[in-house]
Amino acid sequence: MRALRTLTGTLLAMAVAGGIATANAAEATIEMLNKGEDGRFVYSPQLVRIKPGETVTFVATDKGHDAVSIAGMLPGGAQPLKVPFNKDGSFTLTEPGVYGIRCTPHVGLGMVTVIVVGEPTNLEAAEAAASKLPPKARERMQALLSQVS
Ligand SMILES: [Cu+2]
Repeated sequence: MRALRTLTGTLLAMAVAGGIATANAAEATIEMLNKGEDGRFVYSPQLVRIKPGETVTFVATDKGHDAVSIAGMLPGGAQPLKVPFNKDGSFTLTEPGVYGIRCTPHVGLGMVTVIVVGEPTNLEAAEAAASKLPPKARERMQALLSQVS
């Protein structure tokens, strides 16, 4: 009985700690991968939500990738993101909206990701811009944007 009570206490403590960690998450990470759960040449995750003022970090887990803002998929007033090949890059994003990102050599294979900062203020413009991407990237981006609202 005592062991059960201790376990319950531990689980409760973990749940509380987990809740606090989630609520205060000021950092999101996007890995650049040759192979992930969603296939070859992917960002993981492909959709990240943060609050204005929080930070997203791209991690060059695998080599040969970069991360660049997609034209037309950037909130007004926001600076385009750019992570050079084989480097990590951190961005503190303050402008609310949808940020579309592509990998230069692999956009044709559908290597794109979306960061949503607070409210998706520019969702319509982002959807219009997505329609101009190469077919595989367009399909994936439209699926990602359909999850944003
Ligand atoms: Cu790539």
